[in-house]
Amino acid sequence: MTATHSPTAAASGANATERFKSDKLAGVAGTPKERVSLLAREVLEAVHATIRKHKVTYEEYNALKSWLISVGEDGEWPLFLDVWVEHVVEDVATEHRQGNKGTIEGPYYVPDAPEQGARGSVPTRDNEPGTPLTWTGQVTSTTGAALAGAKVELWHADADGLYSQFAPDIPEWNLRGTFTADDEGRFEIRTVRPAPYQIPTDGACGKLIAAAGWHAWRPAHLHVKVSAPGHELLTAQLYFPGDEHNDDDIASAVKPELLLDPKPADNGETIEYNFVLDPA
Ligand code: MBD
Ligand code: FE
Repeated sequence: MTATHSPTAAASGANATERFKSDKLAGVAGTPKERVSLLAREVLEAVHATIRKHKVTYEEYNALKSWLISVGEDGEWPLFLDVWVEHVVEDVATEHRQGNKGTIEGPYYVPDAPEQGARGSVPTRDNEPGTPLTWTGQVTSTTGAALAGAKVELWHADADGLYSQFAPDIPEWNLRGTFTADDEGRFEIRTVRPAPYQIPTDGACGKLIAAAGWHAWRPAHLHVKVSAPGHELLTAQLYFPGDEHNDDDIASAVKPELLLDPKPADNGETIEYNFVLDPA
């Protein structure tokens, strides 16, 4: 990927923040004061303990204040939280499941992508760059039943590592589609292989990465949400074998069960990957 294709904080952060500003507090309106107090206190105590343990200085404290302000100004709270916190929330939320492993949603999901039926292509540009990918799969329940009419929502970066609606000059629904499985729960999706994704290096998150000597990469991945009536929503990502960042994803979101096994085909590659959903 060339520098000219790097996602920028300005393009991706503002949209991700805008999409999430809607009132998510309503979802916890009934939370008892005791739980709020417990969680807030223990997080603060963990911060206090870190300060004491490492003798954090006033210069470091002031730098933190200034940096936290810039996370908001750059619209990078969704990116920061989804990269460094969400994977643990996801683990806790799904540890009871018998069906598919999931992983984090990340900051770039948009609901209601155009419907493509059971078999079709995601929306692409003319001559969309990237290796063509044909993905066949089936959605079943842990009971063994095929889930007719299951929805598979797919979104992913393009061959330059850019997401539509979070980078300029890409058609609105490019590489975003909703598929509805047939009577046997089967679907066939045509798309292109995404590139590895580098989180924006010009914003607050990039500053932290540079200051800490980390890298900014996620391995190439396909995002999905798979849903069916009476079943738990599965949010997952699928990865490609051999990607150098499968073992050091900055977002800690790779699991061995989520690795694909692409096979060369006449036109590009084919993959088969099925989903098993847990009854709700
Ligand atoms: C992504 O594409 C992503 O999936 C995550 C989790 C964080 C940043 C960018
Ligand atoms: Fe992503």
